[in-house]
Amino acid sequence: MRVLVLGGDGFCGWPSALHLSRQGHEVVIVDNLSRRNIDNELEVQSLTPIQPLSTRLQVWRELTGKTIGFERLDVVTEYDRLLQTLQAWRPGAVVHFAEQRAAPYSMKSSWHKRYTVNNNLNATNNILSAIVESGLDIHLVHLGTMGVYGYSSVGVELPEGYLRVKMIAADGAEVEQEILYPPNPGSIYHLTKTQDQLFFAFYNKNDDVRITDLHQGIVWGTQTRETCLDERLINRFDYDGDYGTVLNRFLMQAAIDYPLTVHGSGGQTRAFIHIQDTVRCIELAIVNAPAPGDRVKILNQMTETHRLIDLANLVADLTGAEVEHVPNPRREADANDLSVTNAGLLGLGLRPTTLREGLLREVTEVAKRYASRCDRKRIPCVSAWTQRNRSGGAAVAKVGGAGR
Ligand code: NAD
Ligand code: USQ
Repeated sequence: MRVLVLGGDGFCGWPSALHLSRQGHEVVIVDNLSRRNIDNELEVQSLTPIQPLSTRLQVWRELTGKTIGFERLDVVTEYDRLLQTLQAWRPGAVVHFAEQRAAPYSMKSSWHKRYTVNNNLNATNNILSAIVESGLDIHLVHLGTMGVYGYSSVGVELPEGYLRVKMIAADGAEVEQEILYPPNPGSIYHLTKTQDQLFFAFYNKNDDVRITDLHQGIVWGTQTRETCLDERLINRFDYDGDYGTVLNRFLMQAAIDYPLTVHGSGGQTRAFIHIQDTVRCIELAIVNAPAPGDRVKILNQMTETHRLIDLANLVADLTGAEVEHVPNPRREADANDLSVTNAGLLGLGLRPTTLREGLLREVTEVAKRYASRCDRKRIPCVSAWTQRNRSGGAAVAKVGGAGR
């Protein structure tokens, strides 16, 4: 199938593009390279030495004989080019990774809040509008987040997107309805993902666009079977206080003898998935598209849930690292329960990579190998959610984005 990968130069998009290409799909990447510009703004680089996109694509062609196309295009500001790309190339599926994805970055300042809202909501609306205007029957696969459900302990297993509710009508009769699970975002970034869901519901109802929304947990790991083939294909590894996600940060911290930074008590429970499973899920979603007329298909893309303190202790046990409880710069529950169903993707054939299998390999083959590239000054999480958290220890973030 022809697949357009929006955001295909990013952490999830690049290995997904390679995996789809290897599976025999024809792939074109669309990206505005904003993520690389944000590295410049934050004065930090991926722990791994990622190559320019043209080098990545040339190496892939040399190794496999397969060509992945590239359009440098901003899906927010270049609507006409996006539409022309769809009309000219006529993809069967579009995978939409092209959003600003870091919660701390989205909370740094009013500029970062406005950038994240503008980028993410307009990216989603533009791609949906372009699909409708193209007149083509294109399946949209979107990367959403587990964070749309929020992290309050509700005591039930989180369903895949929808909730059956009962209401009492005026005549006293019971009325049943299925609604989107009530959104409860914990950051401006997560808020954009909850609003994406409304765009999907509307375009699906109004224009019959076929959509799969993957509610993904925190992705850990770096390499996939394809990115391992040559060092020049290596995937990005974010470790800084804005873009680094918790488990990869712990692995990097262990590799450089930096105490593992647990926010608060570490009683926060989150959902996780390995990057190898992410790329598999994307393909499963593409080849199992909803039928014409189906409502938006929502799948929980995660394989395990863990309390952060348990993860820190696990990494400490494997590596001898110290665990440090640091003041939490976020406004979030100090502890929560989390139980999630992922029956949809398991039913489609996902075989999860477990934490225990991959953790140590990740520390030795990636984090330790590139440890000398780490800038320790970039490790602390300095983006605070509120004024109170700022004065509580986290430094005030600088205002404005470099080069944009
Ligand atoms: P990333 O920042 O590494 O990649 C996003 C890519 O999109 C970048 O290459 C960026 O340049 C591009 N992009 C952003 N705005 C664009 C625009 N307006 N036009 C064109 N290109 C644009 O992020 P990622 O970690 O690969 O995440 C991809 C998606 O998956 C995001 O939507 C994110 O919300 C979701 N997700 C990620 C994680 C995770 O742990 N990384 C977990 C759950 C969900
Ligand atoms: N945390 C620490 N120590 C750290 C960094 C983070 O304890 O050094 C804590 C945070 O306070 C939070 C948890 O770890 O409680 C998760 O933080 P994170 O940065 O790993 O993940 P998050 O901000 O939730 O965002 C990431 C991705 C985002 C994706 C989301 C999935 O950046 O794109 O949507 O994970 S989910 O968490 O399921 O919503």
